[in-house]
Amino acid sequence: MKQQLLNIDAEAKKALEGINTAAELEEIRIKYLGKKGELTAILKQMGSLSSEERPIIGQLANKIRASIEDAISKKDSELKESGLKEKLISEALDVTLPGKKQVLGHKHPLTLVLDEIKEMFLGMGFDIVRGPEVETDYYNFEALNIPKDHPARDTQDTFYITENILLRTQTSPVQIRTMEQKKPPIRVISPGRVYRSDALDATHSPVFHQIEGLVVDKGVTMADLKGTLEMFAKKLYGEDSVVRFRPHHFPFTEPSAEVDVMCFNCHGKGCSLCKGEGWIEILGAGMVHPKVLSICGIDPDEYSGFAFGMGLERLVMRRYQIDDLRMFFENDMKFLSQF
Ligand code: 2U9
Repeated sequence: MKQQLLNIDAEAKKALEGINTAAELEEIRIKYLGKKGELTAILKQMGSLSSEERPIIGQLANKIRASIEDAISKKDSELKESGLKEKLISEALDVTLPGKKQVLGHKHPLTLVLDEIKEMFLGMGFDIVRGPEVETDYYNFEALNIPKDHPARDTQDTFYITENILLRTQTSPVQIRTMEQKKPPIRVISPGRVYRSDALDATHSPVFHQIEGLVVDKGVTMADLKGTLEMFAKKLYGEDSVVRFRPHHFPFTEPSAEVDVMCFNCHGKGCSLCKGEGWIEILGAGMVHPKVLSICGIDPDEYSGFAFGMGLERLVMRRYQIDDLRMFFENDMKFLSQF
C-alpha cells in the first residue's frame, strides 16, 4: 500500500506538468483527491492493516494528500497568472494611437432647404401650419373648387383609400382647414408630404414634399403676391434674381400664374441647366378663387387672398444639380455626406 501511495503522488505530480487549463486541473483534483478518487480508494483498504501499520500509512496518506493539494494550488496560481498575462497582452491598448473620428450625422438636403424656406417665410410674418396626410375628398378637392369630374381626381393621379378617403395630393387641405378655423388676417405656409399615383423614376415619386402658402386679409392684391414671391426668389436665389409671371389656370386660384426665375446660370440666354429656356419655373400661384373663400365661410366681398405652391424635391434638385429624384430616398451615404 505504501508503494501505491507513492505511485499516486508521482502520477499526480506528472499529470500536473502537462495541463494548461483550470478545467484540466479540476479533473486531476477529482481523479486523485475526489470522493471517488485514487487516494480515497486506497484509504478504504486501511481496515485490512495491522494496528501497528495503520497510523504509519495514515500519516503517509495525509502527507501525500497535502503535497498533491499544494501542487494543485501552486499550478492553479501559475495558470491564473499566465492567464492574466495573456489577457493583459491581448487587451493591451496603445494609448498613443489617434482617436477614432466620430462621424456626426447631419440634416438631409430636403430638410436643409425646407428649413431655409421656413425661416424666410417666418421672417415675413407667416406661421407654419400642418394637417393630416390622409384626407377627405372634400378637403382635397371639393373645397378647392375641383369638381367631381376634374381630371385631378382620377385614380391614376390620386391614391384613394375609399371612395371618399385619400392620400392628399397637395397641402392645400391644410389651408382650407386653417380658413375654417381662423378668421383673417391669415398668413400661413404649409409644408409636408403629398402623394401622387406616379411610378418612381428620375423625376417622379409617389411621395414628395410641397410647400404651399396662403395670405387672406382685407385688400390683398396681385401686387402683394408678386412682391412676396419676388422677395422669396431673391432670398432663395440671390438679390439680383428676376422673376416673371406667366398666365396659367388652377381651379383654386383666379387669376393664376406660373412663376419663373431667370436662370442664375445663363441670366436668360439659355443653357443646359434651364434647357435653353433662360428661365426656370419655381412655383405656381394666384389669387384665391372667391368660391374657395366662400366655402370656408370667408366673405369674398370683404376679404381677398393669394396662394402659391412649390415642389420641394424639384427645387432642391435644381439647387444642387441633382438629376435623379431617387437619390433623396435611397439613404446612400456617398450622396448624403456631400451636404
Ligand atoms: C388654397 C387655395 C389655393 C396653392 C397653389 C399652386 C398654385 C401650384 C404646384 C407646384 C408644384 C403643385 O408640387 S406641385 O406639383 N402648385 O402650382 N399651388 S396655387 O393654391 C391654393 C392652396 C390652398 C385654400
